[in-house]
Amino acid sequence: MNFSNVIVKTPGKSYTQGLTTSSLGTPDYEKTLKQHAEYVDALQQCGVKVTMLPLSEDFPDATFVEDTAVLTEEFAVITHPGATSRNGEKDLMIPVIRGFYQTIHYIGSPGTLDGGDVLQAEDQFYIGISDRTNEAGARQFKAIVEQFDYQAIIVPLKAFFHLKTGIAYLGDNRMVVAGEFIDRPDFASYDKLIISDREEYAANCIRINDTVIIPDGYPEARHKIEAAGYPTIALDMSEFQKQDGGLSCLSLRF
Ligand code: CIR
Repeated sequence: MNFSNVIVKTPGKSYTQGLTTSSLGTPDYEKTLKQHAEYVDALQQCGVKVTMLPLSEDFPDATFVEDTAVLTEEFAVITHPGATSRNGEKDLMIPVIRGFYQTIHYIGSPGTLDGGDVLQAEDQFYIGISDRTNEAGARQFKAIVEQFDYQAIIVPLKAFFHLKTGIAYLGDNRMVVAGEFIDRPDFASYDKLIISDREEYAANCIRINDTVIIPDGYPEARHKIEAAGYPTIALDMSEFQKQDGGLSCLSLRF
């Protein structure tokens, strides 16, 4: 889980009008900016170079950059985000990714795929089928990564919004899992850190080099991750949780 770069994007004022299924209320814009800045600080503390993209008011959800691309050591995949209001975000990301990658593949219609539905664990990918990622998009993604000797398993979701809403890979054959993923045979071969329903939001955490960044306010999850040997940084994510977003959604890591 070694990364040297991340891409993030400042939330615009329109962020407060973005998509959500939660009933946690409307985000406070100033607080959103503060939490975003703290996120960037935490990434820098973990030793990565941060590329900060300017805000795009036309795309309220564009700060959730993870959904627009999947980045690996060898190649990039530009996604085809499944929400109509978000699909154009990928077009803004293409020139940015071209600055880092020579080999770029694209998901196309009728396929849809959000990066939040893609989890990489070493040379294995898991692709969630969700309200945002359809079978055609998942198959296209699988065919792309298989050309590079990766394997990919398609995982239809039952309840989670995105695949990575409920699962994170920490390296060392270890997964953080919640809800429907706890007993899922696809993940049976991993050492699992099981997150209770009450702390489910903490399953969306990210390991950056030696550190695991987790949302603040989930003491059991934090304890489990630290007991497994990872130092943690806990961040207040309240304004992102209001828009169905988590820690992984806010960056592309490579
Ligand atoms: C959306 O509905 O698309 C955004 N409000 C939240 C996206 C969260 N992204 C992610 O889980 N990768």
